[in-house]
Amino acid sequence: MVTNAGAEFYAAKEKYENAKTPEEKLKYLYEMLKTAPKHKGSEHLIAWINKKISEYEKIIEEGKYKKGGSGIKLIEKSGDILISILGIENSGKSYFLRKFTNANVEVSEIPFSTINPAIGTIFYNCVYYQFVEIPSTFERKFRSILSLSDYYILILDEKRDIKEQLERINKFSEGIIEFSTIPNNKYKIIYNKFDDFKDVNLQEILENIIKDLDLIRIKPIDSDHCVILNKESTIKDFIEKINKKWIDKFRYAKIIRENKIIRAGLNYKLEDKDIIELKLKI
Ligand SMILES: Nc1nc2c(ncn2[C@@H]2O[C@H](COP(=O)(O)OP(=O)(O)OP(=O)(O)O)[C@@H](O)[C@H]2O)c(=O)[nH]1
Ligand SMILES: [Mg+2]
Repeated sequence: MVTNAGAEFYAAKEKYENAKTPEEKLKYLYEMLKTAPKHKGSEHLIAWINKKISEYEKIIEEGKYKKGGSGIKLIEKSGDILISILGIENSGKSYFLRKFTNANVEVSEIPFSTINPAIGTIFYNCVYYQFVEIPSTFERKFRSILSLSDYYILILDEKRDIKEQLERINKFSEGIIEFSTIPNNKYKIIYNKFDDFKDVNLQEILENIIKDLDLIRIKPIDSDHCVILNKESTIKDFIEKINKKWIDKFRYAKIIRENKIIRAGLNYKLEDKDIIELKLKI
């Protein structure tokens, strides 16, 4: 640390170190910048403060749009699994959404016609899949939707340069996810042949998303809507997700698996498509 910094600088530095939120950190970084000694020997210190300032500005900007954040939310995550649809202008993102979901988005030959994120949902095998078309304007603020997403579908125009399309998408998604033509369990590439996606089997894609993300669907006996858990989850994890208070009341659970009924305890491992009935103390 620079030896001839004043007391004000050290006070700001202490506040910065104790700050809990990115906003507070940023406030005291600016104070440090204001009070830091300005001479040749402090160049590294100033550069470090400026680097931290841009890091925290980025965190704040991205956090603003996240669920629970203080700023405007671009989308409300309402499904179980959020899937971003990415692609350059006129690649067929809106066409895909209209064909496979309930989205009421405009399909148009005019480039950049979707200017706000468009949403469509599908309920399939007890899971709500929420799709969102990321506008091909690729404004920085839309990156927060990428951060919130569980999975990505890339629609590439088969007739245009694939490498260039990937480069443009990757420039936008940098630091969150990187796409390539090599198969990956976080995204799926669909090559649009402008034939109404006739080769696309959406049900298969949705099933693969569950597998790729290592998830399991647990169906409560009295509901059509599954609880989504990570693979290897136990009955305890299931209860914690739906109502923590029930852990103390738990007696046992009845699991229906492939037509068999299993009586199970809290640490019992669940499997995809299990049906569960909890028996609680009154
Ligand atoms: N017949 C046919 N036309 C398609 C298909 N996919 C896209 N198109 C046409 O291609 C044009 C662009 O499609 P959009 O779905 O609006 O493209 P987009 O990716 O949403 O484009 P922007 O919102 O502008 O970024 C429209 O005229 C569509 O009708 C397809 O599978 N079959
Ligand atoms: Mg569109």
